[in-house]
Amino acid sequence: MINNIYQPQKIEKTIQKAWEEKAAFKVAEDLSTEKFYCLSMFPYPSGHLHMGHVRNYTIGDVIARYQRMLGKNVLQPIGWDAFGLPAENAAIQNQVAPAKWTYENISYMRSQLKRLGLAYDWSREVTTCRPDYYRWEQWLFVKMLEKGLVYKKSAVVNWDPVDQTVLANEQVIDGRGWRSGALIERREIPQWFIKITAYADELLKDLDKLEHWPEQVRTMQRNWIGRSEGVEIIFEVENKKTPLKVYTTRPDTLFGITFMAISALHPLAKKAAKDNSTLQAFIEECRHTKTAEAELATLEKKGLDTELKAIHPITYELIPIWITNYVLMEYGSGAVMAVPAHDQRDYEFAKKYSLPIKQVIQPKNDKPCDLNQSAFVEKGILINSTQFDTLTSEKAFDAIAEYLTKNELGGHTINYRLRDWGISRQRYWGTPIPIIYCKECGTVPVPKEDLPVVLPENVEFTDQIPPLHAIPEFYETTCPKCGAPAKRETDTFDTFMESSWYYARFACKGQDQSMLDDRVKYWLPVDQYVGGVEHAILHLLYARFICKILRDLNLLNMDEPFKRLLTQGMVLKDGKKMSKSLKNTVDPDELIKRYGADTARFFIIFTAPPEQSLEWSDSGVEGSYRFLKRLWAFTHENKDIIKSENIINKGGDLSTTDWQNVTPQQQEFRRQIYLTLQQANFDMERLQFNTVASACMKLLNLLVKIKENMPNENNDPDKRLLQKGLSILLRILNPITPHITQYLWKEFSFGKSILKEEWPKVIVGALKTQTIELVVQVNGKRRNNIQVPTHTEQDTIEKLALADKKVSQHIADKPIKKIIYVPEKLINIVVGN
Ligand code: ANZ
Ligand code: ZN
Repeated sequence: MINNIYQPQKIEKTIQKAWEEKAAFKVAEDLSTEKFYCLSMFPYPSGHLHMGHVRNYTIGDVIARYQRMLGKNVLQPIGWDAFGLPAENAAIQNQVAPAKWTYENISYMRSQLKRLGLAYDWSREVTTCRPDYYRWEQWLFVKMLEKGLVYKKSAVVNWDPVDQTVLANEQVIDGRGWRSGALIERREIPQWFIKITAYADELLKDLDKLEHWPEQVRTMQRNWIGRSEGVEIIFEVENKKTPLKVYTTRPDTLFGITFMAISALHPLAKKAAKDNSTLQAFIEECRHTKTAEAELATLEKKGLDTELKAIHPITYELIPIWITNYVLMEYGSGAVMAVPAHDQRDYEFAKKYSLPIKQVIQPKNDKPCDLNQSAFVEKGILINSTQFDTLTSEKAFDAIAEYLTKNELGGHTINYRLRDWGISRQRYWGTPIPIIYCKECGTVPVPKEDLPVVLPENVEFTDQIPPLHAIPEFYETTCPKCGAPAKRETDTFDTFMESSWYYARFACKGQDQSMLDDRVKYWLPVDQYVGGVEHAILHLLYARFICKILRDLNLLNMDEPFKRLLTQGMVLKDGKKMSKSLKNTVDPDELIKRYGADTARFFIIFTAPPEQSLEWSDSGVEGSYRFLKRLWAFTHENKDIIKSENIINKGGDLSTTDWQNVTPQQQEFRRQIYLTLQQANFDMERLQFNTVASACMKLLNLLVKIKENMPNENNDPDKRLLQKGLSILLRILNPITPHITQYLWKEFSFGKSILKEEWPKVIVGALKTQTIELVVQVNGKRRNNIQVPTHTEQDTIEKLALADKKVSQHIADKPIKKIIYVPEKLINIVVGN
């Protein structure tokens, strides 16, 4: 009797143990079988899985298990993105070394993943904070250095004075550190950079190849790379040797310049401020207020006249040069030819400082243009522009560019918003940058045979994690070239370094002689990548970039690492993102403990399409649980029917001709089963798993109906229908709820293991409608609907109607007075008393 009650906790543990013992999802290269590489973004070991993880990994698992059932050789690995700042903060809070904290978290979270029943090849697990992983990252860095793809330069960084670290632009929110909330300072320190800009064009162009990526992500990447076509113009500066270069996308406005705007960090600003304390103070002020690019438009414009004059390259007019706060040193050349009549930022600045506004572009089709209100920024017809008058902006662009080129005053250029990738972090818990500084030999990369440079894990600390420059055992070394005492680089890599190549490392399990090996040719690219949209820009861009680097080093033979990308939606509760800070999280452990992993998985999949947000609902969880309980109860209640001669997967189904001889109702049931399967197949392929889950519910309802209609337990077509329907249901449900389906599959004699089964196929012949549905009334009251073959004779229909159980119940032994038949609609049996 105990068997009739669904006890997920019992069966799930046993099944998971069996998977583990058999290494059920361990795979090897097999050239005779099509491969499928399914990857979910690996987690940061923060301590506990959150619902976002559960959703991410369940979606990935459904895809992996489905592809496996299609007969593919499926690789689904998992690992740990184990370096990063939170470990340091937690370490300080809990007085435990970051390494220990991280390894403990990994071991706990691993057990959580196992409890979810994810089909991972655990033998391939990678942990990025282990030397066997990061040594190859160090090796790659040295390779890139040799290839001239790495350089060191002083760079202005966002300095968080509380966290004592450099922040990325997107970690600065309203001028404050995203974690600490401290006011961010700007500092200049020497740092390592990787030349991602050398690949900007390719990174942009190849986006076109990624047809299975969400358009939104491709757009975000495009905007991030920010290709801009324009002209560089060289302006002589009065009484100065060095000319002033500007970058403009509007050379057609060349005659509308009324001042030059330079960044406070521009070398010319420094020169101008040499004996001018007001300018010095202003430059200092600008240095401390970091302006993000997005803020330039809304920023309150400020500036000071340097008294220096630029010379117009065609009219030789003198143009005042201003230091401003709205020109970025990092873009173009850090200087702008300001055209207030046609650029809104210049316009606002000119208004504020009473600088002239000179119109040189006239609207094309009488478009309104009131320069007393705002700049006219559209393209138009040139005026006040000497020999270029009457040209359109487009024509003038080329004519002026050509003029400048001819006279060596500038020419076409392309600019990217994308900056080189600054990879130095002044943190302890990261991959040490493999560089040694020698007084004699300068900057020396660590020889490959001396790698890895191991990060000391047993650090002692009180209230601050000591940065590596406080650990002499780490930084004291000898020069690999001359043998003299030397010092190691004490910065560590940006943790995006680790996640930019892990997908390739998974293919090369156990390889300790090289970063990657030939196995990548079999497994890569990743066929399906699944992760959060928060990684749409940086992680994906860096991973794409490193893929191209590895390709150029002949370590990979592809241009793009991720063929198909699914960005899963957020998990919400009461309309808000589920998050620790909002204290609205649901603990996956509790959920699994109470309902089992299958219910958790079913709820996650059923409630929303993968790309949309998922609103948490306790009643939704209950509903999912109820469905699995019903499935359990139904199968157990009908154990004898299902088990008896269950040879359904060994060709034990009725033959095609036999199926033509069954009743219309049976044919219709069969049609419904295959229709549902067909829809599920379609939805699986387009990754709409929620409707696959509902198809499973529909199938169960259908099976219940079939059972209700069975005249007796051994009625052959009905029994076969039930067995067949259930075998389809269990298989299409298997990727979503692998435990219960595996259990029932074996328990009811469908086969030894559902893991060996193929995805069910649609029998096209079964889909044809061969029946019509008729309403059967007794004395005008509907008593049932029956299925009859099209073109059935009236007297056959009457017999069928009278033979129906529910109908005959209402007739009993009353006399039949007459039968009214409305073709293809209804049949009414009129009976006496
Ligand atoms: C003159 C001009 C006239 C401009 C006009 C625009 C309109 P994108 O499209 O993003 O490449 N610019 C150039 N360097 C800059 C910097 N370092 N900081 C801030 N602004 C800068 O934008 C290029 C335009 O942005 C350039 O074209 C320049 O202003 C400005 F009617 O030059 B333009
Ligand atoms: Zn040396």
